[in-house]
Amino acid sequence: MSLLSRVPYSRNPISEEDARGILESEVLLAQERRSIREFSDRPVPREFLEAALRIACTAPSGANQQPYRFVVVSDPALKQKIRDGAEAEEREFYARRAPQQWLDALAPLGTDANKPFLTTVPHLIVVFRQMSGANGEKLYYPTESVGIAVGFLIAALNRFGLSTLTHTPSPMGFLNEICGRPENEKPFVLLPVGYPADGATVPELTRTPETELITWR
Ligand code: IYR
Repeated sequence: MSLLSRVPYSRNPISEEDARGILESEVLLAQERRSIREFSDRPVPREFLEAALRIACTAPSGANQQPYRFVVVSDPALKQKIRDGAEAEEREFYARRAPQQWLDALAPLGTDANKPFLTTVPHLIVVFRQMSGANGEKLYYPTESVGIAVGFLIAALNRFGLSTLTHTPSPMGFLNEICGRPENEKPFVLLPVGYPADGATVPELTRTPETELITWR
């Protein structure tokens, strides 16, 4: 591959004053995000999904290969199929596959194999990770790249007032056929996207103080 020509970088400048003006509200907005497992069936304007996905598609990726693929599932019959597949795997997980240590770590969250939200919520975004390019090319840092894209997506959905859950019924191979994706792609995460149900609850978690997570030197 030949060297790309270089072009000047330009963007809409954001003044320090404007940046300062939004700092605290942006932090608060991020802090208000929670993983939700009780969703309403309230419709989600399609343009919110489109914009959040377009933001995800800007994520940096190894060698700019963009190994992320997104499938938006809104058809009730397909959502039901996904729920059936996910609950079948989760039943195995909770009954047999999960080591006791993992079950112990999950116990405070009160999760189980039932995933009714997968059919209540208006949309499921299934994120796939290319394992190799469409023509067999080697990909660099695909896992990290897709993880970053999912981070962008979750933050954008939150910005638009939407809630989600990073759901990973394991294994997720059943999603390829339902979503019509090729063999070189593997499901990475399943994101139900919508609004919390009226009266939705979340576990009373605490976040580690940022001072323990951030070091300045
Ligand atoms: N996939 C299962 C179990 C589960 C695993 C983790 I790691 C969690 O943070 C939460 C749940 C489920 O969704 O119930």
